[in-house]
Amino acid sequence: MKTHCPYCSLQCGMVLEGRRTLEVQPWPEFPVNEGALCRKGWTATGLRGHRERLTTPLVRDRTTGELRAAGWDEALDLVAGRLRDLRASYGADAVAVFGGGGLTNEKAYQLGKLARVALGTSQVDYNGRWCMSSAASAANRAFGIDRGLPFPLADVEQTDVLVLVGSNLAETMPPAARHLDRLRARGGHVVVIDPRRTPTAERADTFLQPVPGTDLALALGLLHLLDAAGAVAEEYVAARTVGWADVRRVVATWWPERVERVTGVEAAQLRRLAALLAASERVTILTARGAEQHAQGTDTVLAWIDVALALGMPGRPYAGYGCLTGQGNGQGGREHGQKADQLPGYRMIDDPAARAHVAGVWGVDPSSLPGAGRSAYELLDALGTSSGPKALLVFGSNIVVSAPNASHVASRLGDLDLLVVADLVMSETAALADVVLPITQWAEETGTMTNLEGRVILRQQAVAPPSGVRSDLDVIAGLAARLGHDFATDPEEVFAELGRASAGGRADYSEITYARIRDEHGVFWGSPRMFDGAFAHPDGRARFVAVEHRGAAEPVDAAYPVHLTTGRVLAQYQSGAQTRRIGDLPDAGPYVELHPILARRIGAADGRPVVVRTRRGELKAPARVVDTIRPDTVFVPFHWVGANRLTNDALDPSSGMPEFKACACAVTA
Ligand SMILES: Nc1nc2c(c(=O)[nH]1)N[C@H]1C(S)=C(S)[C@@H](COP(=O)(O)OP(=O)(O)OC[C@H]3O[C@@H](n4cnc5c(=O)[nH]c(N)nc54)[C@H](O)[C@@H]3O)O[C@H]1N2
Ligand SMILES: Nc1nc2c(c(=O)[nH]1)N[C@H]1C(S)=C(S)[C@@H](COP(=O)(O)OP(=O)(O)OC[C@H]3O[C@@H](n4cnc5c(=O)[nH]c(N)nc54)[C@H](O)[C@@H]3O)O[C@H]1N2
Ligand code: SF4
Ligand SMILES: [Mo]
Repeated sequence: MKTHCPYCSLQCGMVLEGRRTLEVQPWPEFPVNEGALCRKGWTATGLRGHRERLTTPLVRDRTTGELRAAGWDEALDLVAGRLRDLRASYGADAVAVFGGGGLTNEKAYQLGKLARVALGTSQVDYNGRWCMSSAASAANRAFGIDRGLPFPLADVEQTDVLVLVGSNLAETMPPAARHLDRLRARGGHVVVIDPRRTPTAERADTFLQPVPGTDLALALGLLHLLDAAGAVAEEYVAARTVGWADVRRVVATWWPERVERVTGVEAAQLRRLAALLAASERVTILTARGAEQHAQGTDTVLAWIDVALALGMPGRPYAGYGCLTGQGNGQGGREHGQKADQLPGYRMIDDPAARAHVAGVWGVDPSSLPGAGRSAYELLDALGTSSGPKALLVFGSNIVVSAPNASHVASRLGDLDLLVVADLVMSETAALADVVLPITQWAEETGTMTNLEGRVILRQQAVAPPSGVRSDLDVIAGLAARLGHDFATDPEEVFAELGRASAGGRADYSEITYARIRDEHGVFWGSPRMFDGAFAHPDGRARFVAVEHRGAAEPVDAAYPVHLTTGRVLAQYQSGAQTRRIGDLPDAGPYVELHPILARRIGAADGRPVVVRTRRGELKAPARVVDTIRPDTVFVPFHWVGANRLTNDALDPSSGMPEFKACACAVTA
C-alpha cells in the first residue's frame, strides 16, 4: 500500500508491505522525498501491536479515582450526557475542544463542525498555534494569504542563496537536506542562522549565531545595509509592493554595530551577508520555529519578509519567502476550521459571507454559528476558571508536555469538571483524563493531509485496526449523534463535504478528489507557485510592514543570567508520546546542552546532572557539554516532560504563539 509517514510536514511517501508484520519500504516515485525517509519514518510501524496501545475506552471511577475499562456506548453516553449538563448549567462556551495539526483534513474539519454545530461552542483551537501561527499571521498581512511554502520545496535547489532562519532541517526534515547539498553542488550558497551550530549549520556556507530572540534585529540590520548600498529593488518595490517608506525610516538607525550589540553577530559578518544578498540574482528566505516561536514572532517574520521584498524576490521564480511548517498536517490543519477564528476553506469566522456559505453546507442558520473563541494558550489558561470552560475534549495533542508553562496548564486541567482525551497511547495528558477514548492510528485508517508545500496527499489504510479502537471520525460522529446531529464517518465522504464547505474560500479544495490525489502524486490547492502575477491582497500588491525590535519578553538579568532555548532532536517527535514508545529509537533525554565555558564556570561536567531554573519551574537533567552552542545559552529538547515546566507563556499579540524559544534561566551543577 502506498501511503505517507505519520509524522512531520514533509509527509514522505512510503510503501507498507505485509499483513501481520508491517514493513516500511521506499516509494521512490513520490517526488517530495524520492524514496528517502528519516529514522522515525523507517520505524513508524513500531506502534503497531505495541503493548501500550490503548484498545478499550477508559472511564475514571468516582470512588477509587482510577481509570477502568468501559464499553464504547457507556463512555460516549457518559461524555455526551455530561456535556449536555454543563452546557445547560453554564452555556455552550462551557465546553471546549482542542485539536491538532497532526489530524487529517477530514478530522480537523469534523472537529470544527462538532464544536460549531453539535456543541455550539466558540471555544475551539489547536496545537498549530504553537507551531507556525506567527508565520501564518505575518504571511496573511504581507501577502494576503498563508501558505507555508508558496512554491514547491524542490525549488530551493534552483535559488542562488538560501537563508534558513531558525530551521534545523537536517534533523527536523532530514530528506529535505538533500536540497541543500544539491544547491551547493550547483554553486549556490546556504546561510543558516541559529544560536547552535546544528547539523544543518554544518551544511552551510555562512553561519550566524545570534542570541535567541534577536532575529528581528538581524533583519533590520540587513535592511539598513541593503538600503545604504542602494541594493533595494526600486522597480519591483514600486510596482508590486506598498509600505517601503515606513520600513526605510525604521531601519535607518539599525547600523551594524547596533545590531552586533543586540544580536552578538559581528558587524563584519552582517556586512558580508548583506553584500552577498545584494549581489545575488535569486534569494530564498525560509523561517522555521527558531525565528517564529517568540512573543515577537509575527514581527520577526514580517521583518524577514521585508528583506525578501526589498530584494524584489517574492513572486520571482526560485526565489521568495516561505515558512517550513512542522506537523504532518500543519498546513491543512489550519485551513478547515479547528482554529478559533476560522471556518473551512481558510474562511474567517467573523465574515458574514463566509458564515452564510458554510452554514449552507452544514444545513444550519448562519446566526447559530458561534463567533471567534480564545487562542490555544488563552483557552488552556481559562480552563476551570469562573468565566472559562468546564469541559475539554482533546484530539491529537499531548498538552501537558508540549504547552508552555506546563505545570500551570496541568493545574488548569485539574480544575476541569470533565477532561476527555482521544489518543492511541496513554499520553501524559490522557493519564489525567476522566474519559480516555482509544483511536485508530495511521495505517489503520484513510485520510488526506496537506504537506508543507500545500500538496494534498492521501494516507491510505493498509491494515485493520485492533479490535476495540475507533477512528476519530467515528468518535466525533458518535458524540454528534448523541447531541442530535448526523455526521458522516466515511473519510472520502467527509472530504467531499469539506470540498463543498471550502469552495470559494482562500484554501479551496473543491476540485480535489481521492482519485486525483492517487493519480497525480498529490494535488496542490491553488497554484503550486503562488505569486507569479499578483499577491493575494485586493490590489495585488505585497505589504511591507514596519516593525521594531523589542527582544524577548523575559530578558536575562542577574538572577537568571542565561538564555534558555528549546527544540528538537532527530530521533524523537514532538511530545514523544509516540516515538518514546518505539524501541528502535534512542530515548536519550531530557538533557541540557551547554558550552564548555559555561560548564566550567558553574562546575558542570558532561553527563553529570545540572539544574535549570526559571521563574516557572526547574529541571534536573544530565549536562551535554558541546562547543556548538553559544556560551550564554542553554538548549533543552522538549520531547520529554520537563522543558516546558521552564518555558515562558508570554504570547505574540497577533498570533497567540508562546515564546518557546527564549526565556531567562539560571543553571547550576
Ligand atoms: N525530529 C523531529 N522532526 C520534526 C519534529 C520533531 O518533533 N522531531 N517536529 C515537526 C514540527 S511540528 C515542527 S514545528 C518542525 C520544527 O522544525 P525546526 O524549526 O527546524 O525545529 P526546532 O528544533 O524547533 O527549531 C529549529 C532551530 O531553532 C533554533 N533556535 C532556537 N532559538 C532560536 C532563535 O531565537 N533564533 C534562531 N534563528 N534560531 C533559534 C534551535 O537551536 C533549533 O536548532 O519539525 C518537524 N519535524
Ligand atoms: N518547549 C517547546 N515546546 C514546544 C515546541 C518547542 O519547540 N519547544 N514546539 C511546539 C510545536 S511546533 C508543536 S507542533 C507542539 C506539538 O505538541 P503536541 O501537540 O503535544 O504534539 P504530539 O506529541 O504530536 O501530540 C499528539 C498526540 O496525539 C496523539 N495522536 C497522534 N495521532 C492522532 C490522531 O490521529 N488522533 C488522535 N486523537 N490522537 C493522535 C499522539 O499519540 C500524541 O499523544 O509542541 C509545541 N511545544
Ligand atoms: S522526514 Fe518527516 S515525513 Fe519524512 S520520514 Fe522523517 S518524520 Fe516522516
Ligand atoms: Mo510544530
